[in-house]
Amino acid sequence: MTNREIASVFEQVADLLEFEGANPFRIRAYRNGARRIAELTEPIAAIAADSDRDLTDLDGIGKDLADKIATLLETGTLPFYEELKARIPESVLSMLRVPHLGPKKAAILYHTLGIATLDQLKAACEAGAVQQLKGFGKKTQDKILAGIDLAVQSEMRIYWSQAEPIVEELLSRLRQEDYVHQIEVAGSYRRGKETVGDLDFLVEATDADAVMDQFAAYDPSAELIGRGKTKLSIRLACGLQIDVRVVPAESFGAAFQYFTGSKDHNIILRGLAKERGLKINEWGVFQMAPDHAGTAPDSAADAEEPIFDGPEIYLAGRTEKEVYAALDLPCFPPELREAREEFEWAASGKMPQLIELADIRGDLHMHTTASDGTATIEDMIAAAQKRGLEYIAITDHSKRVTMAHGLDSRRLLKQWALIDSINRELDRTLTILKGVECDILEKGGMDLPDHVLAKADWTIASIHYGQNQSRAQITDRIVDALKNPHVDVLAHPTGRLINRRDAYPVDMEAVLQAAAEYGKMLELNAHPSRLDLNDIHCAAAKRLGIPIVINTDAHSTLDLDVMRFGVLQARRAGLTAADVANTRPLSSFRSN
Ligand code: DGT
Ligand code: CA
Ligand code: CA
Ligand code: ZN
Repeated sequence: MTNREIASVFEQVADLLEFEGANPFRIRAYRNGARRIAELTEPIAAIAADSDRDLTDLDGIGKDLADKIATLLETGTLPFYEELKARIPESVLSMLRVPHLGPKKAAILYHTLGIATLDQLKAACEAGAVQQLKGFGKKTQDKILAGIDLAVQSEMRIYWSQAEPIVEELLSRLRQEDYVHQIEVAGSYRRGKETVGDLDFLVEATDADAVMDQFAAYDPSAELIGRGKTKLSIRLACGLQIDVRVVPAESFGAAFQYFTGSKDHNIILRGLAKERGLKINEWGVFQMAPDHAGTAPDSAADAEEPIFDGPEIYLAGRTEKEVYAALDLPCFPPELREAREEFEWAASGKMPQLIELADIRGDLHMHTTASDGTATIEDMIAAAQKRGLEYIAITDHSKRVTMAHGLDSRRLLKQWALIDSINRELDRTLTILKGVECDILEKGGMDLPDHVLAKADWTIASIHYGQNQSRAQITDRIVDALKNPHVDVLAHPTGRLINRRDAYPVDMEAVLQAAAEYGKMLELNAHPSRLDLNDIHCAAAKRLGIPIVINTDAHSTLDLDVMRFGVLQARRAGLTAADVANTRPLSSFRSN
């Protein structure tokens, strides 16, 4: 298990204990432990495996937590956590995911109003019953009501990054089996969507039952949703559904194409096939017999057997490339299959050469212990070198962000002097830019004076406060910041946190126009919970010629690895390396 996963188990244990009204010291011990683990800069599994070190040497980790970490690392589960969960109805657990409704408040609602589901909670808020409880009030009730929708969404969809380790593990397990000839993951995961609803696996194998047994064995506490001769659906204990289909070799490519989707992309494809007197479905591409044209079913989605012996002639289906080629189409990168511009690009021969992780040369947003990062500037530099970056910008918070210990002018100038001296000593493979993530103040204007920003190599403007202001106010603040000649880029432009907080109201059209007019860049924040700009906005920025910068906003050395999620989002937007400023060598990046 990763540090993040273990920290999340401890966070949930703390929530459950709090819901049960347990001793506050015990609750705090789990929360502190979770934070400590989340902040570690090396895998906790490595510490556990090292006989010279002991988990209890970490502050905040006592004997009890150390044992539980060991159990989690060895077995992937924690009996104590499972028992806690079993004591509380599942629908009540989903209430704990509502933002602004902590476990304590959930317990009050449960015990006084008997609220045990999100639906009941919503009804009680709408009836005004919640605001009458002691310690709640109208404001809290409104926030809870707004949070319910987010909680419902988040229950259904997980971050792409959370699915990734599950996908990788399943692929590598199944690929070891000699009865498996091919296995791939399709669906929204393959298209690189920021969240995925379920995982869709396709397998070509000599033994379908063995394949399904393997999937079923992956998580012993998974729920079986359905199993047929060649189809299996399970729901993992974490709530994620997995669909598996075993298909014959001559249909593997067709199924891969079909189940990669998107649905809208497939609908267009089917129309194009029909125009040519062809039929396409998950079994292949077929030539229709003349008298059957137009009458054959479009899809045999629920059939478990291929229909090769109809009046149609099988033309293609072994590989995806062959399927598209049968329609004179290129094998679209999966990230582009959203029925946006991909078919036009194919027709005009202008399919973009999508950006890749290897194109990235710099990372221009990261924090150190000077503000709210967990690693020192030296550690961040070493980690960046290890990842082969050519340049980075150190961009700690400015003073307005008091919670993060933001830097005032004096501390910032001192940090920049340090960076100057580091740059002089460093070998030439990495350059450190003197940067800052400067807050856009609630009342408008930048948090640091122009004469300080003028000395920066790289100034990020971002909003952390006043997110409840009106759309006009927030938009004005941003546009104003973009006018500032010292500002280079606007960070995480919408402030959304996927599944946790909606975007603040902002007129993106106006922001994009301002960025174009004043020659500023826009950030695509690679963190899996942010990923804003989203794909639509990135594509709009590209049309206006606004350079995108993909940044990790790293708060630890390990966070530097989230870059790949940002690249995936950029690919969904159809961006090429040329559209992304931090693919350029430093000299041309700076001269821009
Ligand atoms: P998700 O799971 O909600 O994140 O999104 P997807 O795109 O993975 O959707 P899913 O799992 O329901 O289905 C996988 C793919 O199968 C989908 O992208 C396209 C294809 N598909 C599913 N149902 C239909 C359908 O009714 N018509 C067509 N043309 N394709 C479908
Ligand atoms: Ca899916
Ligand atoms: Ca599915
Ligand atoms: Zn930041």
